[in-house]
Amino acid sequence: MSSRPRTRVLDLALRLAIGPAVGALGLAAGHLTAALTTPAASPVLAVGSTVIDHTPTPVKEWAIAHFGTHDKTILIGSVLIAVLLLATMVGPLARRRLAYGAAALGVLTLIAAAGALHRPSAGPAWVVPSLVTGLVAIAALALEDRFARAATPEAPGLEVRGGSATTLETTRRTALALGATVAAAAAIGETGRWAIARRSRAESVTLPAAADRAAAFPAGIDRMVPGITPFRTPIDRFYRVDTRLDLPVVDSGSWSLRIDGDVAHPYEIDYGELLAMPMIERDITLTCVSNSVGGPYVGSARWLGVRLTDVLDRAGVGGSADQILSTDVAGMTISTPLALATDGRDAMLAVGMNGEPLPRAHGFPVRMVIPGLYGFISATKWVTRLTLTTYEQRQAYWTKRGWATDAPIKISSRIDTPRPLAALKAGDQMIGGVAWAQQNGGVARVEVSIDGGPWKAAHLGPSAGNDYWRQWYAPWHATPGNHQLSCRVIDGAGHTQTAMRAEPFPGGSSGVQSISVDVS
Ligand SMILES: Nc1nc2c(c(=O)[nH]1)N[C@H]1C(S)=C(S)[C@@H](COP(=O)(O)O)O[C@H]1N2
Ligand SMILES: [Mo]
Repeated sequence: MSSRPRTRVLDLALRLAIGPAVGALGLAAGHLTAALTTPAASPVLAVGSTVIDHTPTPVKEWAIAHFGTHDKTILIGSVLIAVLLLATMVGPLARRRLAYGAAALGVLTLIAAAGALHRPSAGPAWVVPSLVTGLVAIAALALEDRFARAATPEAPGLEVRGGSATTLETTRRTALALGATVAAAAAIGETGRWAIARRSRAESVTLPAAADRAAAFPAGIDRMVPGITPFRTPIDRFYRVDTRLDLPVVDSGSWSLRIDGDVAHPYEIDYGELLAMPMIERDITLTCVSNSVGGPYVGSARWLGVRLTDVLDRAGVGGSADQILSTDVAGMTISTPLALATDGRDAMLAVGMNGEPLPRAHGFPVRMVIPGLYGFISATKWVTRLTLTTYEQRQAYWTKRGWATDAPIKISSRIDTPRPLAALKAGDQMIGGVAWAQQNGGVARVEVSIDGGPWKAAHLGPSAGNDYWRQWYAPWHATPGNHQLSCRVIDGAGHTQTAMRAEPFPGGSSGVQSISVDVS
């Protein structure tokens, strides 16, 4: 009879699927529990964050370079797949003895719980979502087991061979139970996602006007050069780089900032008090140290906030500190060279971005913004504490991972249009992009070279100050064939963007972008 081996294969497949199915149901339940309590304590996020923290810097660099902003989705996906693969052993174990399967689920649960408890800001309650995950998965496994075994040998379709108790009815019931489990996991998982999205909706706050306003914002050349980066980056297009898998939901009413360490008068300030301080408004370009030449991790916005020095002066900074160690709501740390933050540049504690309260993804309610320094040493989002200390005493997250402590943004420029490998028509074309040279007198000049020929000046768009990028464009008469286009910036102090290539690690990339296009 040929149906026998087929039944066996089907039975094995179902057995292997049981673990992943009850595991997914447990994870969904744990995720929903976390959504209602502490999202970051979700077993998936906790294990994912632990993986991020332990990933060697070069691997992280590679992931950011290859997956871009999708790196997080890919990480979470990989963690899920790994866990579900491990869970395939649960079904076969449970068939031998239910307790074996339950024990395997217990071990997976313990790993998630340990991951959650080791997060920097974890409290004992962080273990709850992992426990819920484990309990729900084990309960589902037990239920499934009972349901499948309830198929008695008297049931129709009986097929006993050599003492095997596998019956068509068992297989049918296992399949039914699996389907129900997967459906429940999907429903609960969706509810968890919905609950998290609901929690992370923006909070409506009214910001005061700045006493010290930015100059009128000039119109960019966005319309004149199709495909060029907008002069001001819309919030929904602003790059996001941080170590968080979830979106920290910080309530402005419970937020406060503590200033301590080497200061005469440590103090704490709440959101209302901060908003009551004199506000400045500035146009500043933010860049990530992980950006490669020509890359996407750079954005420009109008920021509203309080001068960092106003907040520090109130505490009275002592003589021994050389760094500001800032801590975010989850205990993540960033260190900023004190001398650079207080040298007169417009370092600020920002509350507003492009005329709106900071979005949660960009640090609501308060973040740091310091022109001229890469984000990883200056732009702490969800900041809750500024500690004046020394690099010798305390090392921040990226300092421990070997990144530079002194990291001014290297001057750089990018071609936005045409796109690399574009197919163009011969004739008049426009090359355009953005360039930045903060704290160095701004962008003085951008030059373009075609096929390695002489550098020729491009036209510059308007200036919104030295801390802000500038758009540029160069008309080009394209002839048929393959062409290499390059650009470089020259700052107000006469420095030319170097052609010397450097990788992002440890202090930022350098080199000249060169793209290839086909003209016909
Ligand atoms: N709390 C916190 N702040 C952070 C980070 C982070 O991981 N956690 N990443 C920093 C880095 S590396 C950069 S480049 C900027 C990016 O800011 P954005 O996401 O608003 O563009 O935020 C900085 N602030
Ligand atoms: Mo960054």
